[in-house]
Amino acid sequence: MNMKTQWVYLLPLLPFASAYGQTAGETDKKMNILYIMSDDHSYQTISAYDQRYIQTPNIDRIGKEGAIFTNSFVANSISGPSRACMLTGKHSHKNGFIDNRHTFDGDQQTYPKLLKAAGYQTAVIGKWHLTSDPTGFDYWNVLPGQGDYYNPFFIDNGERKQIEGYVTNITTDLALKWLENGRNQEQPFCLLLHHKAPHRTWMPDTCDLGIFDAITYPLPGNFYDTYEGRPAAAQQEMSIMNDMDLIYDLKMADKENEIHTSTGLESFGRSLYNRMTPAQKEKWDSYYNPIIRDFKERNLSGKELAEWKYQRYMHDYLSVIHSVDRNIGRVLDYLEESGLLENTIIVYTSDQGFYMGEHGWFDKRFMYEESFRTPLLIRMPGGKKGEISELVQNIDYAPTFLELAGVSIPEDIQGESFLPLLKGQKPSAWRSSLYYHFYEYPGEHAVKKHYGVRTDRYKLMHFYDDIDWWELYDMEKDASEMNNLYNHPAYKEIQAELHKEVKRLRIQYNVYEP
Ligand code: SGN
Ligand code: CA
Repeated sequence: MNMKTQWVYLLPLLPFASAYGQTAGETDKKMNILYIMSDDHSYQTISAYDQRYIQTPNIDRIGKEGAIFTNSFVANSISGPSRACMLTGKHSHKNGFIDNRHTFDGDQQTYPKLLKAAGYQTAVIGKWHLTSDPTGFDYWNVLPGQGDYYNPFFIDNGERKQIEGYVTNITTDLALKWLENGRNQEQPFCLLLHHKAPHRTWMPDTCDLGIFDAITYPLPGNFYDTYEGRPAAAQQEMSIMNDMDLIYDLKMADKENEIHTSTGLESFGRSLYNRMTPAQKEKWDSYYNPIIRDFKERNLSGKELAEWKYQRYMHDYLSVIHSVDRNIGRVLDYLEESGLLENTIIVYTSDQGFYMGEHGWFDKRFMYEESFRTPLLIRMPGGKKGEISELVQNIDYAPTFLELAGVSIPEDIQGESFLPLLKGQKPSAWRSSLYYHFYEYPGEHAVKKHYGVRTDRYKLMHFYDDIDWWELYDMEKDASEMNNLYNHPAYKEIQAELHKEVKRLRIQYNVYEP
């Protein structure tokens, strides 16, 4: 259903100079694109979506002055594959980057390349995570691999440089510098601003240490899930209780070297601490040392230990989010002050969702809601304000941006432009189901390969490879997906329809095992 239009987004023609000094003749400039993406940012921790955990006024502002997508999903819930889906507008089996161990074929078609050819200045700054060097960008300055929170290395158009400071601040500084001085101001721009935060190991900026200490976060209702009827969920290795490392993840690297862990991550945890400068370490220690002392004295075990870990996890993760939100505020302020806000579409999203203790987990990968969904807020000047509830997926971003820029959408792109939704239109034939496919198994966190289909109410999943297991959920009755209804007599017809639908999608998307 790609809309192969040549439509060019025109600003309303203003009779006089606009707020930022453009004359009428200049107002037919194409809209700039600022695509901000964090890594592992759950929609649960954006206050525009969920008020339980944190206030994120700057991210919310994008949604308040624009649109908030309430049914936004990924195609494959893991970083590299998600990024490849977004760049190409194609499912993983088509873009070839099916799991994080692959190397992205940078020779293939991507939307930044098409925009560049159409006269856009293109740039990517921050986490890239596709192994091969970025292609299709006038400027790229990216973190190697996952990157580091403290004093990270960046690869600046091929040159490796270490920058002192905290990654979210630095990524923002680099983006503002490029917007201000680095680009050709005569051309429209497309900037991909990719934060590493809040990816594991959720290391807060020193100025944010302890900011939420007065809060005790509510434990999710299914924190102690026993995974009945869900064998793939039962055998994962992403449990807060069993797999979250006290030193690596929770920063309990005591100076006495008495705390030891068995996940193999202990020394990595200590090396993350050792990246810091003496001044950073001093602030870090003055916050964590009393917590470490208290932790040792309490000698926790069982559920008490699991709940202590959950609180530590939430405190760190949310402190990291606070810094992301503050830095997005800096970018929005800059756009406003420079007059760019009026002619720039601003997107905020994450490479996938994340578990905040639901099912007892951290991480992502599963097609269950918390990791299949991803936040999506878009502020488009002149565009729709309020909720957009249609099913959208990250393969849709590429065709949307292309249509916005007046570039025709190549036939082989599998996503659909949701520009009409952003313009407040209700297309008569919008999709009614989504296809999902996760491949990284065997692998870290031990989530089995699976694919499936989701409609507005139901979900069918098939775990395969060394397992052959189907799951069916009625999310209207069971939003937490605890009750696998596969082969339940009352759902016989729905099950048959979902089987038909997943088959139809696999044919439509030409699915094969790469
Ligand atoms: C790292 C993390 C995992 C995480 C993957 C993928 N382990 O390998 O916990 O699932 O990244 O994340 S770590 O020990 O290196 O921290 S992704 O978002 O980049 O796909
Ligand atoms: Ca991620």
